[in-house]
Amino acid sequence: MRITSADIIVTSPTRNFVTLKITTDEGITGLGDATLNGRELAVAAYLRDHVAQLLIGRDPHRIEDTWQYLYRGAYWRRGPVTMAAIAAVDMALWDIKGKAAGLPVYQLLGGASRTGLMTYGHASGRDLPELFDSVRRHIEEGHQAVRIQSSVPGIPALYGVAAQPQASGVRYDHEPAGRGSRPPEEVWNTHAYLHHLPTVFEAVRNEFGPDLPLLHDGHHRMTPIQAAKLGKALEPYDLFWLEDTTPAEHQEAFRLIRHHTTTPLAVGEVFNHAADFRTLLTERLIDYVRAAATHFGGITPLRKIMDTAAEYQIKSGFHGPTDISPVGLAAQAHLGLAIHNFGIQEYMGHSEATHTVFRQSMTFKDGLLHPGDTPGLGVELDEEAAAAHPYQQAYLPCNRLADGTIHDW
Ligand code: GCO
Ligand code: MG
Repeated sequence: MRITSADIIVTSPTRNFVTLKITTDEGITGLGDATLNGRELAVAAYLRDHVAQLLIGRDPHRIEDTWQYLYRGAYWRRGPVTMAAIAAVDMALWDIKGKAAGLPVYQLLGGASRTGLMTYGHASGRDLPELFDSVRRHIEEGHQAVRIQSSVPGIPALYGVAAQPQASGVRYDHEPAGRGSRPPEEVWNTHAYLHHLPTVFEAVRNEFGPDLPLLHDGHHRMTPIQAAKLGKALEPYDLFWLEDTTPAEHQEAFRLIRHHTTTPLAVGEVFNHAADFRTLLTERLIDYVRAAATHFGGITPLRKIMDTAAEYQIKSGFHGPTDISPVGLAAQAHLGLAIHNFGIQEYMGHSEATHTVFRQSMTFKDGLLHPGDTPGLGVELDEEAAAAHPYQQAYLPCNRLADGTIHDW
């Protein structure tokens, strides 16, 4: 089998997605996700202008060799744009291999280690009643665990908190973060956040009891000492994990957080290379790997990092927001089903419009996510539907302190 074409499809059914479609001379096609929220066209151009022609004529079965060719062969390594592009190629080749073998990708990865994947959804509220309603709705939908994000007095609009009650059917995450030519700006106040958050978790525990697994995302906004303080303050509420406390360029910073708290830690959704995890894994500084197949170079390297993590009793918590396309979500669901050290899968569910563009075999039943048994990844792209939703520029918001200083994500 030989690759005959590699096409890049950019579509925006409520938000932007970049998809690579690889076609072979045997008529088998494969899909890969290359979506990089807010920088989508950079990856599309990388693939279209620098990678597509290198794939023509190659044997699609040679996944490892193609990965190394694009990674080691390029001289310029790593970075979110490069690794999202390589990820899309890797996923598309796994998709093709599965279709050629007549097997879902998880079978090629060693077969299922469980019947399905435990998930968590995103509950949020501008006040406690709204938050409680949102938690209830997520439990009714089948989630066995819930992420808790709440407004903070003194912070007017907070990323991760729906601007309308979720019960009305409007989910913040289905909407583009901010369509337009500039990022929206939000105000941030770490002191107000650290002061308020433990009161929210106390209220949630009082309402829902001790058993519901609860998670929280700090979106990298704390210093290590602030993160240590928060982890300690949240210990009575027994979190499943506290995510992205501090920017993790300095992996050593997690030593300080770890020494001060027993709250489990998760990090890595913005990581794109195994080296980003080295100290965190070998010193057991985290409990969950948050990488996404889409931003970590695909299924191939994600499998390898999870094998390393297994040596240290560290589990998966792959990044699954709506800006990971159904193709990327399927890729990591196949991997999550196969590996022994699966922890939990983030699952927000895509919008109706997204499902008209990407047809999925994935199911979410009885509280478990399953990628389905269709050969390959189990996702097909309706190119006509995709064309009906052209790209629209959109940016994630950025944060400023009250005095105007730009703050960390
Ligand atoms: C999460 C994330 C997302 C990201 C988004 C950025 O844990 O799901 O933090 O909401 O902010 O994916 O593109
Ligand atoms: Mg996050």
